[in-house]
Order: sequence, then C-alpha cells, then structure tokens
Amino acid sequence: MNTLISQSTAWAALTQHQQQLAHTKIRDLFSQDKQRFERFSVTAAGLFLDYSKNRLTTETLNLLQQLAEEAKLKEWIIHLFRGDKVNNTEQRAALHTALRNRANTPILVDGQDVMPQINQVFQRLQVFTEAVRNQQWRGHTGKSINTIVNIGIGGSDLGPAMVIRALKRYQSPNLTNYFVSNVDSTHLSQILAQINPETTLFIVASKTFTTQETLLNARSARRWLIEQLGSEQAVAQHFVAVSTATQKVVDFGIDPANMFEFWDWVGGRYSLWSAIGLPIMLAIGKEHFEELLSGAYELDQHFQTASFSHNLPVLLGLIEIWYVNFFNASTQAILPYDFSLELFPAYLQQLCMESLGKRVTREGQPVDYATGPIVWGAPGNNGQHAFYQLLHQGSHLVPADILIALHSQYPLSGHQEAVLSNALAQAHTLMQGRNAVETESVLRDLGGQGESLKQSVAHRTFPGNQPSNIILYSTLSPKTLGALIALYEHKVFVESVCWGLNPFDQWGVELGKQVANSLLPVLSGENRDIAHDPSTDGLIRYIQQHR
Ligand code: G6Q
Repeated sequence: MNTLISQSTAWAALTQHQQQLAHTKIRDLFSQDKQRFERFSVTAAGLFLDYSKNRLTTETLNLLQQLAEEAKLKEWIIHLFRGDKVNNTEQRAALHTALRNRANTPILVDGQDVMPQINQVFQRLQVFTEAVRNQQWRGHTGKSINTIVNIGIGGSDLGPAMVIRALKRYQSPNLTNYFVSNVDSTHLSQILAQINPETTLFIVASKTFTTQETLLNARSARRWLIEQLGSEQAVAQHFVAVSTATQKVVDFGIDPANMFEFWDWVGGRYSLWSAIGLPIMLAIGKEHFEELLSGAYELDQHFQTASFSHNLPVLLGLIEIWYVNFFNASTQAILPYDFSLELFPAYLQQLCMESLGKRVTREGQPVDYATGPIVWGAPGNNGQHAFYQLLHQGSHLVPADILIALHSQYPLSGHQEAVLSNALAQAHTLMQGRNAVETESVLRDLGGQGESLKQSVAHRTFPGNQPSNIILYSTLSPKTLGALIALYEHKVFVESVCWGLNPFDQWGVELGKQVANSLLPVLSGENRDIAHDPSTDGLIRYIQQHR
C-alpha cells in the first residue's frame, strides 16, 4: 500500500498554513500586495486565467506545488500521454490526448502505435461527413439528409451536445441536430414528431453498445423509420453507429460499413475527440472539428511543458484541492458569462464528478480526506437572478469559476458591455463583500438612522471572501473551446493524481446499469423471485397494482 497524500509533508504544512489564512480576507491580501493581480494571472492557449481572487498567498502556492511534487504529478503526466495503463482498475490507457495529437508522433499501447488507426477512422469520418454535407449521401427515398439525431447517453451524448450548442454559429444551415438520451419515451417521441424520416440520419452512439437507454431508443427509432418508410432496407441509409463493439453493432442490424470505431482506451466522458464527435463534425465541418482538436492539443502541450507555477490545469486543480481539503468546501460553481456555454456546467458535472467521485485510492485503500466536490452551475447572468443570493449571503463556501468571453459570437450593440460589467461586478462583490461599517455608512447616506438602521445593517452586510477564478478568452471559437475542455480534463487529472485516485473508471455508473437491468424483468412480471429491500419490493408491488 502506498502512503496516503494526507501523510505527506506538504499536507501537514498546508494544514498549518491554513490556520494562518483561515480568517484572512482576500481584499486585505490585495491591500498588502499591489502586484497581486499580475502575480496571480497567467495565459496559455488563448485563455487568460486570473486567480488572484483566491484565499491564497505565494506560500500557499509553493506548498500546493510541493504537494503535487510529492504526489509525483510530473511522472503521472508522462504516464498519461505515453499511453501507460493509468486506468488500472480496467487495465487500460486513457489516451484522449492521442486523438488530438496533431504532431502525429507515435503513441504506443501494448507496443503498437495507435496513430494509424486514429488517422484511418478520422479519414472515414471525414469522407462520410463530406458525403452528408455535400448531399451525396442519400436517404432510402433518394432525398438528401437535413436532420441528424444522435442517440446516446452520458459520455456518448453530453460532449457532442455541449460542443454543438457552443458552436452553433459554425453549424451548417442545411443540417439540424437533435440529441436523444433519456429512456423516457417523451424524449424520443417529441423529436420523432418534428422530423421527416426521409431526410433523417440516426447516429447510435454507444461505446459498449449495451446501454439500456440507448439500445431501447435506437430500437424504437429503427422501428419508427421502417414503419414510416415501409422497408427494412431503409435502415442502411438512415442508421450509422459509433462504438467499440463491432459484433454488437452487427447484431443490432447496422452494417459494419456504417460503423465508426473507437477503442477501449478512450473513456466515455473523454470521447468527444473520437468518432463520438461525428455529430460535431457533421454540424461544423471537418476544418472546424480540426480546430477544436488543435485547441486541445495546444493546451496538452502547455500542460506537459509549463512549470507548475504557470500551468493552468495544475493551478486550477491545486486551488480546488486547497478549498476541498483545507477549507472543507464541498462544491464548485461553474458560471459562464457566455450563453453559448449553456451546457458547459452539465458537461463538466459529468467530467468532474464521474472522474473524482471516488473514495479509495488506485490501490484500493480508503482515503481519509474529501475528494471531488459537487460541480454545478448555469450561465452567470441568469444565476444572478436565481441562486447567487446564497453565494453572497448564505452560509457555504462556494468557490466559482467564472468564464468570460470578451466578444459575443453574435454581437449586438451594448450587450457585451452589460455581460462584462455583470461578470466583473459579481466576482468583485463576492470577494469584496461589504462589512458592517461600510453598510452603515451607505445606509446613513440614504437617510437611515436609529434602531431601524441598526437592524438593516445585519441584513445588508455581505461577508464576501467568496473566491473565484476568472477565465477570459476572446470570442468562443472551435479552438478556444478545445482548449477550454482540455483545461478541465487535465485539471481533473491533476486532482486525481494528488488524491491518489483513478479518474478513468466509473463503477457507480456500471452498478446503476446492472441494477436497472435486473429490475426490468421483475417489473414486467417475468421474474418474481428477486428480493431487493422492503421499500423497493413495496414499490414494485404498488407499481404493478396501479399500472
Ligand atoms: C462515461 C461513462 C458513462 C457512459 C454512458 C454511456 O465516462 O462511462 O457516462 O458514457 O453510460 O455508455 P455507452 O457509451 O457505453 O453507451
């Protein structure tokens, strides 16, 4: 058994150091150091990170970097990019970085270079994309395709859906995209009601091709298509698959010629760079897809080469560890001031919580410290009129990442200035707060006095000291988005290394799949023998009696 990171010298030093900073206000740190903004900001791959509004000093950062050294982060970064089996519980590499290896240098898995197969599938994706976009690919009745429906869930849904939403401006005007993920027939039915079978292409996206929701939705979509077009033959022109499981795709009834492959060393939530990105390539075209890859590649290079003190993912990861383990923060807010990133918080929720929601180390030893926080968020401006109240005056520490575009993808006079002023105002106020003396003075200026003024002060005081990282970029482009996604992928990796976790497995997700499959025959009355717990058994009886 390896020693837990909580036994390290840096951990002990950070625990002590936290006591010195526990009651320090960030606003006072700014008063003490006029260079704080310059000192604590850094640029890479088109992203500017200002992390000066955090409860930290140079000493904090030095100790956090020491923690990363003790966790052997440098070595782990080499393992990750080299294709070592960093996913030890499944004995697999995690090579999402190979999919965007623009230098095309060999990367070996079990002694075999994976780049030729990556390039070959990319080539097939490109040819197929061009055929659909150039209207050469025809449906069963001879019409060209104008609707793409992706059927997948989790990692086979969230990434492509988020990217297409973010890059809608680059979308081909001749194609409309839909995503079906939920097994509730409402999802599929509402989409089927809007589309024309003659001009629709379904992409069944499933790494394992065993996921209940996806297969059920795909079967229903297939049945609908055959009914509508009156022929089984129609499936060949209207269904393609993306998977690692060729035989299962064939068993489903999709020609392997219409299947795009990826490999077990691509994790579901890390798969948008692979054939799982087919709906993205169809929507924005091959060149823009390549720009997305290039942005991620640039960030990959930065992650591998920059010193820890100037390394964006390292800094973001270490800062989160600082709050989670030394300030007991249990949450991380993602607040984009860029409406195109509407789905980014949901995407990150999976990336972070599936990767870091673990309680034993790689070696199976229980940890004695907190791990991945609860990640959530929404576009910042909407959040201000909803949940920010809790950030300003509630009782929880809520570190936030605030993402800001300098320019909108859709400029309208006066709007972006309003976006920027809101973003900066919120980050400022969350940090600065307003103490009782300041509040009293404001209220006096407004004419307040006596007992009522005293009462008002308590209600209108803001503790402040809520930390934030500001991530600024010019306009959201495929390249910037690629870099932004890679930034968070690597941030998660940094944390996993420091906490000693395997970020690439998801046994909790697998358990959910197994239990749902075991309950299905019980609910349908096929199998009455399986006992769960008294509540579940009672619910099964109730459902059976009332349906
Ligand atoms: C992602 C997870 C999970 C997975 C879905 C869909 O990392 O493993 O979200 O992507 O359960 O799985 P399939 O792609 O195998 O259908």
